[in-house]
Formats: sequence, structure tokens, C-alpha cells
Amino acid sequence: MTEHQRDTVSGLLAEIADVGRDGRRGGYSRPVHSPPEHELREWFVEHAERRGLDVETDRNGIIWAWHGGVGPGALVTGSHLDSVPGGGAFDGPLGVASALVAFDELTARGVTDRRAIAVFPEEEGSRFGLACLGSQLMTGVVTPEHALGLKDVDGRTYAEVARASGFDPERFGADPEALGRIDTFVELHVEQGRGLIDLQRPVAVASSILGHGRWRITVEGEGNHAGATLMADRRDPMVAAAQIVLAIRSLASLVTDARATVGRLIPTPGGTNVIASRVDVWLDVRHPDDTTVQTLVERIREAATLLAAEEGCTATLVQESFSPTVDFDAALRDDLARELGNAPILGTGAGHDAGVLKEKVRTAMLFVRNPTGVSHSPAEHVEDPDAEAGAAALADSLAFLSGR
Ligand code: HGY
Ligand code: MN
Ligand code: MN
Repeated sequence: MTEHQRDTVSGLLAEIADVGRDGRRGGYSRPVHSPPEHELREWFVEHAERRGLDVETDRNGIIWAWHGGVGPGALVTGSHLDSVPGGGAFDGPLGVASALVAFDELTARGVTDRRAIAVFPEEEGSRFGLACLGSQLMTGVVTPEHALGLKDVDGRTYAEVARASGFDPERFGADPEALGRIDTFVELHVEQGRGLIDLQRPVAVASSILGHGRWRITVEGEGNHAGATLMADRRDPMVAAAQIVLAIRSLASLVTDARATVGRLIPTPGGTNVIASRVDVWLDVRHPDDTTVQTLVERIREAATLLAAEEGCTATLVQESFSPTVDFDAALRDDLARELGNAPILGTGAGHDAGVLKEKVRTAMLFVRNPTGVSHSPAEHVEDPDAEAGAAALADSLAFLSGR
């Protein structure tokens, strides 16, 4: 490792604190293949190269930084750099910064095992609508045809945007060689909840990830003039959509542990003095039991159809993505919890690339305390001491795994 002042996690995150700030929403907006996300990629590559790691960006846009040369049996850690609109500073970058600091610690301890840091693109699915797009492409969960046809809000496809960023869309797709090089993947992530606050501990080991999916409800009516159209003569999809959002809340509230969210709603054409002709409503539903998710979505579909009809409109609901509930390997989970001083074991309602990789390689997750318990918001936070404790726990976890 070249001579350089040992970085801290908080010091690394301070370096990118102004990248992608969103003046309107607050927080950060760093969509995949946007200038801020490309700036973060360059930041990571520079830090990896400064450490003498072998850096490559693969055909799916995943960045790999290798210690000990590219090859099989690697201990891999990492996370993502893209964000939700107006997201916090830690969701994703905490795992990437912690990986750099943990690698410094492992080198200082003389741990020579082959290891790598992976940075996955489009984990949030904020631009192209499919979460964990990079890891889902690598594992083959999503086909390149489907991925490359996804469009952003401006109608640009992933293929166009990836090509403009220097990638060859013809080469996207399942990468068994990359997967075959991973012995174990451990992702560190800010906790998106209050578990560690209540337990008064800085780090936890993950037990599970809630099954979660996204659906698009399209409500269609009749566009018209806001002033020339009497109320009785309207077929207003915005009114139907508003009632559908309320019905979603009511139906989900009847199901213990279910979460159903409408965070995004786009009227067309979207003029103040225009009755919309169409409203697109995006639905996010999560629950520990995958069948319960599907049953709840079916009830929402039925309610949407009826409520739309009452307004002389139509409503269609289409599934855009679904990731089943993930239970991490119990033995690995318990080993790491024990190795980390009987760290608490917590589930999460948030999806992660680790949840995608878990189906293919031995995988674990670590969570770091977030004193606000809030995420996907500028309020998301990690105290400096906890950020360093997380990196130390990651180093301990990788050192423990290297000895096995
Ligand atoms: O949506 C999620 O749960 C994750 O933050 N992508
Ligand atoms: Mn994340
Ligand atoms: Mn997130």
C-alpha cells in the first residue's frame, strides 16, 4: 500500500459532501450515469488506485477494485454510489468508504487474502425504475434486453445512456465469471430504521430483507380545459388517482407488517389549467411474506379499477419489478455477530445488492447506527465514531472470513 495518511470514513465522505447536492429537494440527487454519479465513480477509482488496487469497470458497469489480483476465492465488499432523489449522504457511499478504510486496516494487519471492493450501478432504480439493476444484470436475474429497454423520465433508454457513458450495451448480461470469483460478499450499509438506536449499539448483522416490488398504475380519463369544463362533465384521472392513493393506504393498513407507498405520481400533460388526460402512479409494496404482497397488490388493483370507473376513467396496474424476501445464511450471520462482540441481528425493510447476490454467493450484511432512523431523506445520518466503528467491524469480519 502506497504511503498515504490513513483515511477515515468520515474524512472520505467529507470529500464528496458537495457532489450532487440537490438545492430544490435538499440532500443528494445522484442518479446513475449523471454527472454527480460519474464524479463519485472517479472519486472511488482515484482512491482505489492510490491504494495500489487493480481497478476495472466491467461490462455491466460494476466497478471492481482488487487486492491480490483478479481471481477466484475473493472476499468482496462494497455497495453503491447512486442515490434516490433528495437522498441522504450515507445510503450507499457509507459502504463504499467503509470498504476503503477496512482494506487499509486489513493491509496494516498483514491480511493478504485476495479481496475486492465492488460498486454496483443503479442500486436505487431511481433513473430507470428497476432497483439493483447492476447486480441483477450480473446475476442474470434481469435480462439485458429488459434492462437496456428501460427508460428514464426523459424517455432515454438505459442502452442509450450506458452507450453515452462509454459502455457497449451488446455486452451487458449475466456474468458467471465475475460471480465465480466471489467467495463471500459482505455489504456494509447505514441502518434504515431505528433498531440500533433502541439497542444502543453501533453495528448490527443483517438477518433478512423484506420482499419488495414496484407496480405502475396508469389512470386514463379525458384531458380538457380547466375553465371550460363543468365538474359534471369531467372524467378526471387526477381525482381517481387521489382516491386510489387513499385506498392503497387503507388496504395496506389492514395487513400487519405490510408497507405500501406512492412516492411518485406524474400527471400528463401536467398543466395548472389543464385537466389531466392520464396520471401514472408508482406503487411500492413490501411484506415479509411474498404471497401477502401479491394478495395486497391484487386488492389494490381491484380497488383502482372500481375507483377509476366511478370517475369515468380506467386504471391498469403492471408489475415493474419484484424481489422476494431474502434470509441471509444463518451460520454466517451468527458467526459474524459473535465475531463482532455479539452484535445484534436485525432485519431490514430496505433492498440491497447483497439481497440479489445472496442467491448466488455466500453473502452477509452489516448495518451501522443511524441516530435519526430516517433514510431516503436528507435527515439520514451516521455519527463519526459509529462510521469508524462500522469500518472496523467490516475489517474484523473480512479478517475473520480470511482465516477460514
Ligand atoms: O428501495 C430500497 O429499499 C433500496 O433503498 N433501494
Ligand atoms: Mn442503499
Ligand atoms: Mn436506498
